Amino acid sequence: GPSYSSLPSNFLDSLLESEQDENQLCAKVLSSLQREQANRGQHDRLNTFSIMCKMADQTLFGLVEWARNSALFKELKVEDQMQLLQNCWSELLVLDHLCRQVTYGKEGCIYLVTGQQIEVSTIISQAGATLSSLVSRAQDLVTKLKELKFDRKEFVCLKYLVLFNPDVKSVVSRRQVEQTQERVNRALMEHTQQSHPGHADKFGQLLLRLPEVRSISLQVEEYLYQRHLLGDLPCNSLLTEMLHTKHN
Ligand code: DR9
Repeated sequence: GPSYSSLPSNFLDSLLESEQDENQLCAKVLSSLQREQANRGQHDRLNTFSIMCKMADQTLFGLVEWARNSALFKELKVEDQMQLLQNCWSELLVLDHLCRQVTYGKEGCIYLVTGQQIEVSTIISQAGATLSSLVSRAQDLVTKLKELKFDRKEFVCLKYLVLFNPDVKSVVSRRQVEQTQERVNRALMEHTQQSHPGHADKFGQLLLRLPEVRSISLQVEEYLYQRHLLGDLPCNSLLTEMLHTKHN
């Protein structure tokens, strides 16, 4: 039979299987953007901000679909599923962004889900203070994660740790959420020890990045909410719906 030590990696492999394919996501986002543009007249083109929101919205749909397809998440009551997703949607977006930068990003550039690249210096020159600070903070994290040789398995674990948060108020099956969190945490620890035996503290270093992910995600929400108050956000989007739930 399998040795005990092969079990956790099988568990991690099963988590990895339900990851969405980046090319498929890219194609989906591009076709949704093209559909949107085609439905508009020549003189009603989407501006940069709307395009970015649409991109974020489609990415968010993908992340919700990922969560809802995951076996561990499906075991929870629908009410708990909704509470957990409402708590972490922006953190999932930030983690997704970070992983994309670590995997595909070139120095000094932001790699978008559509495959387009934008120079950070261009963003800093065009964006306001909040967005510039957001992009800089995210880039600093990308640098740290690259130094840590952050891999896909670790990324999946962080997504699960952010999703299965037993501290979310009004979660009914708290114990179940906690058990999944602990199981994923153990798998992450064992994976970092096996894949980087020389780097004793990789596990701790990865977990220490999560408060900054949370903080960036709260700043993303604030930024989006301010733009929403200015009437800039598309009204029929998942992004807007998620923002509203929190502010109600
Ligand atoms: C990959 C995840 C989803 C994809 C969503 C889009 C990716 C967001 C990640 C990084 C931000 C990229 C920013 C691209 C900027 C394009 C050129 C530019 O600088 O446009 C300026 C424009 C307006 O800036 P502003 O709001 O500061 O106003 C300026 C003011 O008018 C003058 O002072 O910026 C945009 O259009 C940015 C739109 C951003 C939408 C954000 C959605 C965020 C959701 C999740 C992303 C999580 C990661 C964030 C980490 C950076």
